[in-house]
Amino acid sequence: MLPHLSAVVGQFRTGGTCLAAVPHGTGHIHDTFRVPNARPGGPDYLLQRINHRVFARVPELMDNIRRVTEHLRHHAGRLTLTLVPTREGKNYYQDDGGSYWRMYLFIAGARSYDLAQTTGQAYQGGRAFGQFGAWLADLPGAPLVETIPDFHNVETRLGAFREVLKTDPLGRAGEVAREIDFVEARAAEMPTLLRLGRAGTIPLRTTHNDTKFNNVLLDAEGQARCVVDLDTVMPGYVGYDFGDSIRTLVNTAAEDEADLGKIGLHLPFFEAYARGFLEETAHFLTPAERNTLAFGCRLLPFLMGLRFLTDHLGGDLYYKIHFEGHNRQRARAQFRLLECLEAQYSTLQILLDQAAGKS
Ligand code: ADP
Ligand code: GN1
Ligand code: MG
Repeated sequence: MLPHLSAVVGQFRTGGTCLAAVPHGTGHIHDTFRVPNARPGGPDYLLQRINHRVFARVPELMDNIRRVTEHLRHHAGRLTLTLVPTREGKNYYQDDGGSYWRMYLFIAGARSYDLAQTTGQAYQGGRAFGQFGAWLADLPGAPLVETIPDFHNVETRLGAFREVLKTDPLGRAGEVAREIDFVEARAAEMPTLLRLGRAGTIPLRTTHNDTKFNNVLLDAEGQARCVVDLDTVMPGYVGYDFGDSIRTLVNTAAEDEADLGKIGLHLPFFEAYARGFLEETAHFLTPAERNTLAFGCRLLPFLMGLRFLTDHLGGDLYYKIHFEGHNRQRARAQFRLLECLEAQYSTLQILLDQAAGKS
């Protein structure tokens, strides 16, 4: 273990029997490590260096997570994340270099999948994120703090995109002219959920807002074990959560696939996810909200493609990239996926109606 990491681990109440820290997972935001326990039978831990540039208000972020995990424990028992406190009893630690760290119990015997492998997994994912929203419907107290203001606000995201285009600091706009046209051709329609919200047609709820399929852990039997990555749990619309899962679940290729010909839709995963999600949410969603789920499946690939493209134009300051042009490749793949979803839109609506009929 790096000397610095062992010093950080030592700040948390682990019992002092942890020897190493190994990088873990494929998230785009934090630095995540698994910390095995040398004591037989002792729990392993998950250590994260919080991306402080993305999450500027760490105390508020961690207080949101404390409230969410405490509340979920009432409903979900062991199916929720457990924060490990520091020796001083806080839920995060700031080191001398200014980095923020937090620790969770490592959930053993379960793992996440960047791509689903079976319809059973897709169904379990739908149930897990559906339950997550249902359980948070009675979160007591004030609304959660917006950890990233306007996170899914497509108008704000379009504004940021147009702003970076004006200066084009790295001279990259020319090579993405097609993608820029693609965005502008859809820009007027995309704020539909915002308009419905402002008109009072759909309610703001407590949503997860990062329901990527790899943010649910599944056990060896394929049962959903825990929803993770709680940083963006805050007020939002249910169409956001449904759409972001579908974005990562139905794609036949990776989120950043270079060969656009490989990108397509696997509709059995859509059907299974929708069934699981609606089984857990149909009792509290309003008809108007239910009707936004299909639109969410178009909005989220648009939004993510737009954010990847904006980050590419701005010099890759937000997402971790693994090679130059990675964000451009991610944007192109998301826009190709969106074209596939547009082509199958009426099928998605029919499958959703059928799933709603069954729940
Ligand atoms: P990021 O925001 O960078 O995606 P996550 O919080 O999603 O970070 O963590 C990255 C990965 O680590 C997750 O996709 C999941 O596979 C794994 N993970 C997160 N929390 C736990 C946990 N408590 N136990 C086991 N694995 C976890
Ligand atoms: C980030 O943290 P992670 O890797 O689960 C991002 C999401 C994007 C996703 C794209 C806080 O999710 O909004 O949808 O990458 N999270 C944040 O893969 O920006
Ligand atoms: Mg994640």
